[in-house]
Amino acid sequence: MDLRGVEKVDMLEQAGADSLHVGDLSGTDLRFVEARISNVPGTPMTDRQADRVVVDATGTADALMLTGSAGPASGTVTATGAATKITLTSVEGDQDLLTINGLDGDDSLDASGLAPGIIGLTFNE
Ligand SMILES: [Ca+2]
Ligand SMILES: [Ca+2]
Repeated sequence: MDLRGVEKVDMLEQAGADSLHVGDLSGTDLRFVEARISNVPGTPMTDRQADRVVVDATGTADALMLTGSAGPASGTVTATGAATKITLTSVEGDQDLLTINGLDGDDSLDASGLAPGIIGLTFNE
């Protein structure tokens, strides 16, 4: 996918256990990625499946920040600090998993704005 000139991508995951990998986008013009990871299309329901999202930061020092909040049926998680802002919606805190790879550089992750139980989090510094 050639992303030059593209600044925002909306991704709609389908019902079922999905995996989404957002690579290091620092060489592109992409600034926003949004993905609804657990919604069942056409319904207000979530899929009750373990969706996995992997986000790669950049090859230099990243000061990453995660924020999140729980809604009535699902939560929202936003990751900032790398080249691209990533927003996940329709997140099932007891099912879905987020892995952040800092890659090279002296990376840090501030998850103090992420309430417990919003998403299963792994940070590979
Ligand atoms: Ca799910
Ligand atoms: Ca890094």
